[in-house]
Parts: sequence; structure tokens; C-alpha cells
Amino acid sequence: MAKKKILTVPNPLLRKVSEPVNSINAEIKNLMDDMLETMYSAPGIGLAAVQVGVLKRIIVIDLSKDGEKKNPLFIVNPQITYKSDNLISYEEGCLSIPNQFAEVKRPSSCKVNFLDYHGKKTEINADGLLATCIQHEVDHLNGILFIDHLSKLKKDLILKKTKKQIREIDRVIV
Ligand code: GNR
Ligand code: NI
Repeated sequence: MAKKKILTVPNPLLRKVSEPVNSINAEIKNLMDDMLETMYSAPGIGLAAVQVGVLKRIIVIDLSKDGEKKNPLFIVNPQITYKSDNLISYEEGCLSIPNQFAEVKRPSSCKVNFLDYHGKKTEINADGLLATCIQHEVDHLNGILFIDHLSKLKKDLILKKTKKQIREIDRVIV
């Protein structure tokens, strides 16, 4: 297993649409293992392949808390087949937009079909944080970031703060 570098805005890859996976072979399983390791070490509760620079429709999620048994969820080629009319607001963050958080309203529950780590067809009904996380990650597969759900004012402020932060990191290194 290997930890990978996480791309951050404004990397143009984050705006591309990812391609479906044809077959879950050893190479794809290796990528999923690397994604899980990268997500745990970040740490984050979800990660899409595009965030490590691979334009494939693969997501890993683990909502288990510190000290609990790990509970990784591997989601390949997800299709959201239902979203509730009812919305819920969560404070979201994104590993590709470091240290920035904002409340985002999304459908409070959804149904998703996908292939699991072994290529088995799976369906889950998600609500709460899992529903939010699945929608956040499926957005990544379509080149969409959580800031796209905010007003232009809030979005521009977050992008400005992220750029300033990156400039400051560069200064310390140089
Ligand atoms: O670690 C993460 N936390 C989070 C919190 C609220 C809503 C979504 C997320 S996903 C994020 C990791 C990430 O950037 N995944 O793409
Ligand atoms: Ni994200």
C-alpha cells in the first residue's frame, strides 16, 4: 500500500468528469487500497479517486470514529437512484480545499447502487452524514466541489483564503 498526494484547488483535474471502471482487477484493488490509506492518514471520512489524480469513478468512505473498529466502504461506479425532497445542512470540508468549512444543504437521504471491492452489485439506503458524504464524493466524480453549492460570495472568499494559505506555505518552504 502507498499513501498518495492529495490534489488541491485550483488543480484543473478536480474539474474533470471521471470515467467508469470496466473491471475490478488487481490494479483497481491496489488503487482502492492506496486511496483508503491516503484517506486514513489525511485524515478524512471520504475520498474520490480524482483527488489522488486518477479519473476513475471510485470512492472510499469510512465514518467510524477514533478508537472504533474501522468500517471502510468501497464504492465503484455509483448511481444515485433516489434523493429525498427533504434537505439537511451539514458543515462540510474537503481535503482538496484544506481548512475551509461551510454549511451545505443536500437531500437528507439517498439510495445508491454500486460495485463493492469485490465487484459485487450493492445497494444502500443512506441518511445522515453517510448520505451527505456519498453526495459530496459523487460530486467529485462529476467535477463538482462543495463550494459550488454556495453563493458566489462565499465561494470566492473560500477560494481566496485557500490561495493565500498556499502562498504562505510556499513562503515558509522557500
Ligand atoms: O473528510 C471529509 N469530511 C467531510 C465532512 C462533511 C462532508 C463531507 C466530507 S468529505 C471530506 C473528505 C473529502 O474531501 N472527500 O472528498
Ligand atoms: Ni472532497
